[in-house]
Amino acid sequence: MTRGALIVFEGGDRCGKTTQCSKLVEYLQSTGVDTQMWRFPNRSTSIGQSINAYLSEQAHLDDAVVHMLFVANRLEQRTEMLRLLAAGTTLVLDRYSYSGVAYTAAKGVPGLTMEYCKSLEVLLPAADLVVHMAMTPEATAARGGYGQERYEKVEFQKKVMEAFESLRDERWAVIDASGSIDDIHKQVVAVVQPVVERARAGAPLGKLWD
Ligand code: FDM
Repeated sequence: MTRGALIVFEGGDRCGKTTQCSKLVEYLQSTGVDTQMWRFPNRSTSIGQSINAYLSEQAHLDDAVVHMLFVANRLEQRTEMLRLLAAGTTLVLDRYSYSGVAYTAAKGVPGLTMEYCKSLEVLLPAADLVVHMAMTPEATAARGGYGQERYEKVEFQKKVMEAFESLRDERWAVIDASGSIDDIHKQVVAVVQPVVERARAGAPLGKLWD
């Protein structure tokens, strides 16, 4: 049995990740790759509903607590994620632990360091590929709907962007998110295809931050 690939899209708010995730899933399915799209936070669970209340500013939560809720919201999907990957399903994730670390670390709260945030995620699998949709916070702020949620503020998004940059390693592909939807999609397909092939050929799934 060959395994599925874990493909993650990351980037600032309103950079077009969700559109590209959907297009990628449609493309992979059309080429016969069993694929599912997931998003984090998963707002449908009870933990996810608390996160949603926080993000939409209906609830206030301590920064350390909300960080743990985001982590728990991934851990509650861990078994199913591992089961699907092992069964050969490729997962395309709209955000994952990299957002968890970048957004919390960007707050600059004493003690909530990148190292601390990373340490809470070690039970989760690492992405085979992180597609970083990079765009300046000023450009995303000009997009429709910006500013509706808690973190959609240009100064904060700049810090998030810096945090993402410091997390990049050889598993990351950086794509200019300011181009056209179709151009970006072509670039995404070009970086994803070899990763899906490698997973299919038996490349082992990594652990986060190893
Ligand atoms: N976010 C997302 C975090 O702060 N931590 C996390 O672990 C994750 C997965 O929640 F502002 C933030 C990032 C973003 C918000 O927005 C979720 P979208 O629009 O649902 O991606």
